[in-house]
Amino acid sequence: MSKPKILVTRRWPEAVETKLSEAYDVTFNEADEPMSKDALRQALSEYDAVCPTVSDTIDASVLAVENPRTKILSSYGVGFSHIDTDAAKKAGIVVTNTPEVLSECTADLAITLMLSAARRAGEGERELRAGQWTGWRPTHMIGTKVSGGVFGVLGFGRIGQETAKRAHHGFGMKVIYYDAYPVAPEKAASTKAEARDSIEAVLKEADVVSLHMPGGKENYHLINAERLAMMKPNAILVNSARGEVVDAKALADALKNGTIAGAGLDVFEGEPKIPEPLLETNAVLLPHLGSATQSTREAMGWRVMDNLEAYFAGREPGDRVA
Ligand code: 8YV
Repeated sequence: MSKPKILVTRRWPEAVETKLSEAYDVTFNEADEPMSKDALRQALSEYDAVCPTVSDTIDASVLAVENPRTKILSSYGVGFSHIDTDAAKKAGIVVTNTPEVLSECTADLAITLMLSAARRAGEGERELRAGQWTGWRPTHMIGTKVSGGVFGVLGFGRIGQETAKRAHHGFGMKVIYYDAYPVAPEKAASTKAEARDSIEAVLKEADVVSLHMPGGKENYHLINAERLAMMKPNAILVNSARGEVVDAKALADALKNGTIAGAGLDVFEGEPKIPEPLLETNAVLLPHLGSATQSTREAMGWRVMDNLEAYFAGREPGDRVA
């Protein structure tokens, strides 16, 4: 029997590419840049499986292909708002993701953003490299103390919980959270995290607000001018979830007007293009590095392979999301 034909839309860690190539007839997108919608549409007619990433938009127009050859989209990443899962279901295509394996590293990065924004690490480094540092003085580049403060989590899933653990156990922060879905009490136990009954309640009380909800239509511009105005003037906003959750223009205004003190962002609406107004602020901006460690990127690849293996063996893939 011939091996299933698989398209991988971006280059992966070598060890995973090697194993995948042993098991399947694999094509890697050598261009290693986002595939156009036309190319993705075409791929659905040519391959048994496609392994996309966050940089491939697989919307209803891509999935409108008649009788697609592709039966599974095994996405490399936990967030899957780049795939229209309803349209995939209609087309009879299974969708899987790679949860759990990237929670720790993404949480580490959320904490990096919190500290960098609160302690003005980006601004400080820019000043130093520009040769503009004039020496130590008591009033120089004063930041905000986060230790012992209130850490607000919006979206208390796996990554939100991991980030809360770091804030609580590492920095003695009190954790409060809001999640649109019920959270089992044991998930909050180790951080003594207290639920709040609305997003607004978290925004009003927290010194740091860390976003961990999915992207897509349901959370589009959830953090807007009105909600930013509810935050404390010394507050820090951290986004390691999805760019579209935050109205970037409203955030830039809030930072410029002193509505909030700082922001650390790893994700952007329309990335890799960065919303222009953000570049004029003190926000710490990183190029979507949440899961970017060798071991995590490999673990994500193994997880994609587990899902493909299950699918082609006629079993239910462990990480099916549609
Ligand atoms: C991934 C992420 O690296 O998994 C996610 O949802 O945001 C990232 O950390 C990226 O999405 C790869 O597809």
